[in-house]
Parts: sequence; structure tokens; C-alpha cells
Amino acid sequence: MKRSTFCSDFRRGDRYLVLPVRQMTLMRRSMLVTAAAVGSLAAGSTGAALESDVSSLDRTNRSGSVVDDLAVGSATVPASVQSEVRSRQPNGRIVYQAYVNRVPEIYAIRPNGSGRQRLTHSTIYSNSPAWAPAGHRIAFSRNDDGHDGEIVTMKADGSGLEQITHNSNLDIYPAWSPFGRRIVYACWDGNDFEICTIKRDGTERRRLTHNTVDDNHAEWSPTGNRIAFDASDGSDQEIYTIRPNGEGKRQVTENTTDDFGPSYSPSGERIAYGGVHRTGGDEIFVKRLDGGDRRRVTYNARDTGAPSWSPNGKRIAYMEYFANQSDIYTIKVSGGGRHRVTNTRQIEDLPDWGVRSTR
Ligand SMILES: [Ca+2]
Ligand SMILES: [Ca+2]
Ligand SMILES: [Ca+2]
Ligand SMILES: [Ca+2]
Repeated sequence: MKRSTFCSDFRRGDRYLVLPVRQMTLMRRSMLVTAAAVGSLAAGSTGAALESDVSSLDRTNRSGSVVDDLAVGSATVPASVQSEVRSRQPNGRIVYQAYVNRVPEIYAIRPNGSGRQRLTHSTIYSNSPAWAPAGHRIAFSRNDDGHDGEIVTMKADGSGLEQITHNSNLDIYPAWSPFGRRIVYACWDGNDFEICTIKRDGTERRRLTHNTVDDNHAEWSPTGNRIAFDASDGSDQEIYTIRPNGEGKRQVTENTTDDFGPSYSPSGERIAYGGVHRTGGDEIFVKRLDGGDRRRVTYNARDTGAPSWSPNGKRIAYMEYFANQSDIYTIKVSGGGRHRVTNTRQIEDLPDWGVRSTR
């Protein structure tokens, strides 16, 4: 099957923005410009406090307990919090990006398709949204000219914008640590994307990967001790996990076709991700992190990707691209019960399924 430019763009690096082709060309060009201005990431210092946190994290990891996300002075998480994190939570709204006059904006919608709400209103690119663990804030990437992007957060109603990163390189595709203290994201290092984390107050930025391929689409495991992401193995995309201190990288998928966009199950035992089926189309797959074969979830002739596991563990939100636009769907983890959430002529993509907020 001949794959559209759109979807081959979709899989890699900045391509996850799912920009229309012309905008993608502009973006790639801007990245080349950006490449000349090496950001401070590579040279960024890791302070003594952070190093001490990382040491604590190492110790806690070896003891086998659930670890926190590089929280200052707190290496061990209370048992009450552990069980809270491990338990499934009620499903809330799905946040996603949709194009308005060729500019991506952030929307939220109930999983049944009702209550659609636009949360950003500007000519500034707002993309790749992610719910905070408690469902009270949304992180996303915002860039005002297509040449740069910063990680920002806002309240669930779109107010209270806070800027987290401040630099001249593209920062995109954020995801929260399980306790909301840090954000993991893709940071452009001048040549390619790397995985970075940063504290909620914009301090203690840490770079986890150092290589020459695009590392992107990171997600923190619900237990806090691993981060999943996708990267090229030299020929095609694979899913990897790494510890939050940048050590212990493991390869999760191993084949000769692209695998991309991982999303953890609430227990952290499985991931959903986009992959290429042998028929040539992109489908959603689920795989246990302790091994075993992948299991196919979607069966359609459309290019399909960007899965996000529901907080109650039963369904997966994802996007289907067809007829020059895309919509958000959900499907049971076991496959079947496919439900259309958005139904517009817009390109709608990158769903992130949040918990039902109690605030
Ligand atoms: Ca930036
Ligand atoms: Ca890289
Ligand atoms: Ca692969
Ligand atoms: Ca649509």
C-alpha cells in the first residue's frame, strides 16, 4: 500500500505534529535554521541537588520499590501514594490538537463526543497536549513563529498559562511524571531530538539521551521508574524505555518496520503504540513490557496512530487519518467497540485521555 506523505511524516520526530505538508516543509527548514543556534541543553549543567536526587533514585530502583520522579529529597513514595498510582482511575475528558485556519489549537472533549471545548485561541501554534495526573492542568507546546517551541501549561479551562522552558530550540511533546512534579518532552539539540525532563518550575532540566537520531514521544511510566519513547535504530523506528536518570536503556520492539508513539497502560505493565502491519498500513498494537508478541488492536484500511490508554484501563483513544483529514476514535483494548469521538473536516490528532478531575 502506498503510504501518504502525511502519515510517513506522522511517524517521525517533528512529524508527530501532523502538520500539513507545506507547513511541514517550513518546519523542517526552520529546524535547519535552528540547527545553527545550538541550544543550552547539551551544555546545561546538572546541579548538585539533581545529582543527589539521581543517586537516591538509583538506590530506590535497586531496592525494587516504586520510585518518585526525581523529586527533591524524596526518593521513596509512601505506600498510600503507590496504591493510588497503581489503581485505575475514572475516565475524564480527552484533550487533543485540531487545526483552525492551518494553525493547531488545543481542544477537549468527552469520550462520548459531547462537550467539545476549544481551550486555546490564538494564531500561535499550540500542539501536543497532555493532561496532568490529577486532571487539573494541561501541558502542551507553543510556538509563535514556527521557529521555536516552548513547553507551557494551562488550567483545564485554558486559563492560567505558565511557561516551563525558555530557550531558542524546539521543545515539544510533553508528558507528566506520575506525581506531576516533572515534565518529560522532546528537546531539539541542534541536530536531532533528545529526551529531556524538567521540573514544573522550569529548573533542573536534564537530558536523558545523547545520540544522532530523533528520540521523541516520551511518556512516563505510571510507577515513575521508566520513560518510554520512540527512536530510530538506524533503519526504522523502535520503542525504547530508559530510567529517568538516563541510564538502563532497553529496546521494547524489534523488527524492520516503524514503531512509534508509546502509551502506558494504567498498571505500567503494557504499552500501546502505532506500528506498521505487514499489509503496509499503520495500526495500533499492544505489547507487554516483560516480553511476548505484540497484539493488534485496530483493523482498518486507514492510517492509524497516536494511542492514549484510558485511565480506567479499558479503552484506547487514537487517531484515524482518511480523506485528507483525521478524527479521534476510541476502541477497546481487546479490539472491537470502535467509537468515533470527533466528526469534523478538521485534522484532529494527538489525543491524551485524562482522569476525571475532582477539583
Ligand atoms: Ca524552546
Ligand atoms: Ca537524539
Ligand atoms: Ca521497528
Ligand atoms: Ca476531523
